[in-house]
Amino acid sequence: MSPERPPAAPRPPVARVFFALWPPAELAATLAGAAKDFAHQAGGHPSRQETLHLTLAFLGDVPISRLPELQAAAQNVRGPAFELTLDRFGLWQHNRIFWTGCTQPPPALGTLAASLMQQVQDSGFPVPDAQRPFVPHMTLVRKVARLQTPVPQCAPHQWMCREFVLVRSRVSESGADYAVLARFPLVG
Ligand code: 2AM
Repeated sequence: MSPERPPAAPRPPVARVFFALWPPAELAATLAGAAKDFAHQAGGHPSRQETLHLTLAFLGDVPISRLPELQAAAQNVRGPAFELTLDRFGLWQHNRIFWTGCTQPPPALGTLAASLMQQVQDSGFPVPDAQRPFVPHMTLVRKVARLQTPVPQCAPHQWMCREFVLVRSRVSESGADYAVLARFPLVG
């Protein structure tokens, strides 16, 4: 008979979290319209207006008890406000995502993502995809069905980014729901 295993230690409750830039409602409405239009042609699940965002760093599951520590780490991230011009659509074949992004991302965006990544890791929060290059994008349609659909032109949209946010994600059968847990101003 094998010896009885000691009971596993209970796992602490966790929240699935990430840091992101959240677009103003008007821009989100325009982009949600573009998402619907593309999904109409190509199939797939368009992102809802209220879920559109640009991820800066994805952390995955973090113990809820450590969220204040995570917020404190993000408060140490300093950076200026900057303007983004969303001026292109793209369609990734490998993950069937239709997205929008910038032909020329402003350097301040990459710097912000890098300092955030560094700060949270230095504070003891592992970042699963830390080694992957940062490719700024907003996912507009997931699970695109017809990958040969021509990618439309994107009229440029200016977006002044004055803050970033910490977001909790809850995934259900009807899609992802996001709740902003904290906001961090970009000043300078
Ligand atoms: P995506 O839109 O390209 O899928 C919440 O899931 C956000 O975190 C999404 O914007 C998602 O990007 C991003 N993300 C980055 N890495 C992720 C990962 N390993 N798992 C899930 N989401 C990830």
